[in-house]
Amino acid sequence: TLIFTVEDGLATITLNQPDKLNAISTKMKAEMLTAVREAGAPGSGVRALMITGAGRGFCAGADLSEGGVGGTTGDPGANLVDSYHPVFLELAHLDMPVITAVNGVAAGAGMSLALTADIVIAARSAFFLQAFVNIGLVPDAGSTYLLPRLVGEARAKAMMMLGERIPAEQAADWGLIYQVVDDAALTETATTMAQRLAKGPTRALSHIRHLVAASAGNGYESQLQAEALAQRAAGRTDDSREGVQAFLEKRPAAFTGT
Ligand code: LHQ
Repeated sequence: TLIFTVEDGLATITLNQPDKLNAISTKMKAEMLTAVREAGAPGSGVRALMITGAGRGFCAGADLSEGGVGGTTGDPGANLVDSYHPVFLELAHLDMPVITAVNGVAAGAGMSLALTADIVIAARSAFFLQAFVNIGLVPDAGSTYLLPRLVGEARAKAMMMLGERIPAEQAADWGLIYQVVDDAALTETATTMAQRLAKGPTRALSHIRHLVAASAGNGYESQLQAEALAQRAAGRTDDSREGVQAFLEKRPAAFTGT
C-alpha cells in the first residue's frame, strides 16, 4: 500500500492506494511505521524523508471502507493510540528534515500527516480538508495541536467546524503550508528541495525541527536554554567545521551529516 525508496540519502514514501485517494488502511499504517523506522534507523544513511501520494490524491484520511473508524477493536480512541500515534510519533521524533509533497486532497488524518512535515509543498489543484466533522468526529492525529499553531485559532476552528475544502493557494496565503507550485512541477520541485536537504548539515537540520517543535511548549527563557544546548551540539559537528571552512575558502560546503 506504499512504495518506499532510498536514494542518495533521501527516503521517499509514496502512499499507494490511489483508487481510495490513499486512504489509510490498517495495512498502510503498519507499512508506514516500518518505513519511517527504517528511514530513522541508525546507520540507514537516510538524511531526509519525503512523503507524497500516488494518483490524484495525497491522503483521504482513515480508510472508511474498513468497517468504520474503530479499527480492529471497534474503538476509535484505541485505534488512534494503538496504530496512528506510533506512526505520527515516529515521524515527529525523526532526526532529519521531513517534506510532504501534497499532490491532491489531504483530508482528515491525511491532512494531519501532511502537516507533520517541516516543509509542506502542494500542487495548485490540491486542497486541505478537516473532514472529521463531516462524519461526526473530532480532528485527530495532531490536527488540534498543529493547525491552531500554524494558522491561528480563528481559521483552525472554522476549518474544523465547517469541514470545507481549503485550496492550496489559500493554505499558502494563511501560512498553513510553505509553497504552492503548478501541478506538473510538484514532483520535481519537492524532490529537488528534499535532495538538497538530504545533502545538508543533518544534525543542525534535526536540531532546528526539534527546537521549533519544543518552542510551542516552552517559555522564552527555556527556549533560549534549549537553543544554547542545541548550538553546543551543532557547533561540535564536522558539518559545522566544514561550513565555516567552506565560507572562509569561498566554496560550497560539502556536508556529510556528521
Ligand atoms: C475513500 C476515502 C476514505 C475509503 C475517498 N476511505 N475510501 C478517525 C477516527 C479514529 C481513528 C482513525 O482516524 C480517524 C481519522 C480520520 O481521518 S477521519 C476522516 C476520514 N476521511 C474522510 O472522512 C474523508 C472522506 N472522503 C471525502 O470526503 C472525499 O472522498 C474527498 C473530499 C477526500 C475527495 O472527494 P472527491 O475528489 O470527490 O473523490 P471521491 O469522494 O469520489 O473519492 C474517490 C474514491 O476514493 C471513492 O471511491 P469510488 O469507489 O467511489 O471511486 C471514495 O469512496 C474513495 N475514498 N476517501 N477516507
